[in-house]
Amino acid sequence: MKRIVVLGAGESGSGAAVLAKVKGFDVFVSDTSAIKDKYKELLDRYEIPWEENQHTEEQILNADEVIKSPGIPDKAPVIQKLTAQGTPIISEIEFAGRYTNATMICITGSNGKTTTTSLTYHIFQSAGLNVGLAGNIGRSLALQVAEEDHDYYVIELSSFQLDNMYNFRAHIAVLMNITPDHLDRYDYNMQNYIDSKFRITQNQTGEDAFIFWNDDPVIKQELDKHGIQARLYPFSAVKEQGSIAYVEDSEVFINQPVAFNMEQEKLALTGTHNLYNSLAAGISANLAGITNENIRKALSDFKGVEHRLEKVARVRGIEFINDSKATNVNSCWYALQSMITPIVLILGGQDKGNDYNEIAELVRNKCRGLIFLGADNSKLHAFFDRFGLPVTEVHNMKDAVDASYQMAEKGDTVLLSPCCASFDLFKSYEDRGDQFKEYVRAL
Ligand code: UMA
Ligand code: ADP
Repeated sequence: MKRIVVLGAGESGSGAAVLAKVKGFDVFVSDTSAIKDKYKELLDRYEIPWEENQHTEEQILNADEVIKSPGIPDKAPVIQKLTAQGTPIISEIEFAGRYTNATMICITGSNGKTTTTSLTYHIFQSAGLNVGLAGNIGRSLALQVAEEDHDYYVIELSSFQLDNMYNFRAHIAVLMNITPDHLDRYDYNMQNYIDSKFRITQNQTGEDAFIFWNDDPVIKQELDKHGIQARLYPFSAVKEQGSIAYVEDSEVFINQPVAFNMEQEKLALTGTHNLYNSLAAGISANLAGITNENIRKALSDFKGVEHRLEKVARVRGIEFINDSKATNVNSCWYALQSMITPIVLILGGQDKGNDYNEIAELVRNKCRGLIFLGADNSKLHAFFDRFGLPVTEVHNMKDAVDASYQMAEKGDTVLLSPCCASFDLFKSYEDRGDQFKEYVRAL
C-alpha cells in the first residue's frame, strides 16, 4: 500500500490526511507543535495515526509521497532531507485536485484574494449552484472532497499552496495583482514570488479562462513568459485597450462571454480595489453561465468581509476602520487611497521585508499622525520620523486605540492598516482586528 505522510496537522494537513485515508492510502501525520483538539478528533475519527511536538524521521523519510502544509517552509530540515532523497512533496490542493471532477475557480494575488473569493462564492451560492468554498480562506479543499460532493469549488490560493502544485488544473484562474509579499519565503527574490503566482495558469488549456488585472505592471511584463494556454479575460478600472471588463460613464461592463452591465453605484463594495474584486468575481460568474440578473443581485447585496476596511464605529465624530488584514504595504496603499478625510494611521508589526516608499506620498498628503504598533518599531521610525508628523509608539492595542483617539480630530478617520504581519504582538490578524474593535467600542 502506498504510504502518504502529511506534514503539519492544521486545517490543510488534517483535511489532506482524511482524504488520503478515504482513498485507501497508508497515512501518517506529523506536526512539530501540539495539534489542536479539533484536528486530533478528526484524525482519530478516521483512525489516522499521528504524532505531535516532533517529526520522527524514521516515520517520515519512508513515505512514497509527502503532503506538506503551506506554512512549512522549504528550508525546514525535514523538507530538505525529503527533497535530497527525491521524495515527491505536494500541497493539499494538488492532492485534492486528483479526486474531484468539479469545476475549479481559483483565485490568487497579493491582495484581494479573500474578498474576491468570498464574493465569487456568494454569487455562485446565491444563484443556487452546488459550490464549495476552500483554500487559503481557511477551509480545507481535501476535507470537502472527502466528505462532500460539490460541482464547483471557489478556492483561494496562496503562493505557498501554489508552490507545491504540479498537475492541478484551474478551469477559471484569477490573478488579482502582484506586489511584494512573503519575500522572506522567496529568498527575498521578487521573481521567485512572481513565478509562484503564475503557477495558477500551469496546466490550463484553451478551454479554460485566465482573468487578471490588465493594469498591473508586473502581470503585464510577465504575461508572455509563462506559456499561458487559457483564454484571457483582462479587466481594468476604465475602458482601455484589451480589457473585457471596466467602468464607463458610471456603468460596469463585462463584455465576454456574455454582455453584462450594471450601475457602479449598486455595487455593494466600494473603493477602486473593490471594483477590481467585483469585476473579477463578476467575470468568473459570467463564465460559469450565471445569469446577469443573479450576478447583479449578488454583487449588490454582498455583506463584505470582516477585518477588510471594516467600519467599526464613529466616536465623537471620529470614524474607526479596521483593516487588520492589510498585512503588506500595497494593501495599506489602497486603504489610504480610498479615504476622503484626514487619517490617523495605526501601522506596524512583524516586518516582511517592507518598502514603505510605496505609501510615502499618501502618508505625507493624507495622514494627521502615525501610531507605531509593533514589538520593534525601529524600521518605522527610520522611515517615517523625517516626515515631521506626530508619532506615538505603543506596544499593545489598548494604547494604540487610546493614542489614536487622542491624536485624531473630529471628522478624521482612525485607520488600522498595519502593512505587517501580526505575530509579534497578536495571535493572528483576526486577534489584532478583534482587539481593535473591542477597545474602540469601549471608548
Ligand atoms: N509545522 C510542522 N513542521 C514544520 C513547521 C510547521 O509540522 O517544520 C506545523 C505547525 O506546527 C502547524 C502546521 O504545520 O501546526 C500547520 O501548518 P500551516 O501553517 O500551513 O497551517 P494550516 O492550519 O494548515 O493553514 C494553512 C494556511 N496557513 C498558511 O499558509 C501559513 C492557511 O492560511 C489556510 O487557510 C489553510 O491552510 C487552509 O488552506 C492562513 C495564512 O496565513 C490563513 N495564509 C497566508 C496568508 O494568507 O498570508 C499564506
Ligand atoms: P488577501 O486575501 O489577498 O489578503 P483581502 O481580500 O483579505 O486580500 O484584503 C486584504 C486587504 O487588501 C484589505 O484590507 C484591503 O485593504 C486590500 N485589498 C483588497 N482588495 C484589494 C485589491 N484588489 N487590490 C489591492 N488591495 C486590496
